[in-house]
Amino acid sequence: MSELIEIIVIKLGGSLLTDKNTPFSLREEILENSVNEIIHSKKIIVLIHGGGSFGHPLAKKYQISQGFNDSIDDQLIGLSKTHEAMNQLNSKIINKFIEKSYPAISIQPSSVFIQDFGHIFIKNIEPIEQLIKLGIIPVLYGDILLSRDSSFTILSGDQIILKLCEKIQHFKISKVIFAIEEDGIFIEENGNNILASKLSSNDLDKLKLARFDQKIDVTGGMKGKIEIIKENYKS
Ligand code: IP8
Repeated sequence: MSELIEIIVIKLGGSLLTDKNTPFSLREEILENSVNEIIHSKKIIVLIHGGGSFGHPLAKKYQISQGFNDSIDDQLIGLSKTHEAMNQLNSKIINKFIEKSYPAISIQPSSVFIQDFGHIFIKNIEPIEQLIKLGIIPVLYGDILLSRDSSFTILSGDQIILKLCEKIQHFKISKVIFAIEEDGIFIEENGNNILASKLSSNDLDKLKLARFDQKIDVTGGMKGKIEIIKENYKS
């Protein structure tokens, strides 16, 4: 049997790509550099990006993660706005690749993922695999997530990664890279915050994350990421 071709999954964090303190603010230079690095790496990549100051403030305002609640004013408009804000950010990223004559195509997560009894399913992995086969970068992003009980929530880019790791069949994911605003994972040790140089899967359960000022993040920030990574080790 022939070896599977290796691919790399990269998540560009929302707090890296945008200024989380100013709504709808893209960090142009970071986007430019990230896209250049991805193109010049010559690796086969699936790209995911987060919400930053596009998706998170709206998701928070309309309490999208809490699910449908008709006592929240304009929540359905808020759902629509949150989704649209993410499309806007995504379109800027796709256009940056196109500007550099590099093919990247967006896969809208809310159209291919669904939630059922709290579990997230990807209904069709094939378009992603076909894009990879064609040499096109599939770009997915944190989005709204519809659920089968006539409700909804937020799907984070981190959760998308977990599902891709479970479902991609025709390629081998050799590495998942989280590009974030900070230098890495800061942990608390003897009252000090230190940058962890290396962490193994065994460290994850007892990890004491350093606590910094929280930016608006409805999907759990670094803590959420660690949970997803732990989940990946279990599956
Ligand atoms: O920044 C969140 O994605 P994340 C997406 O990857 C929205 O957690 C819509 C807030």
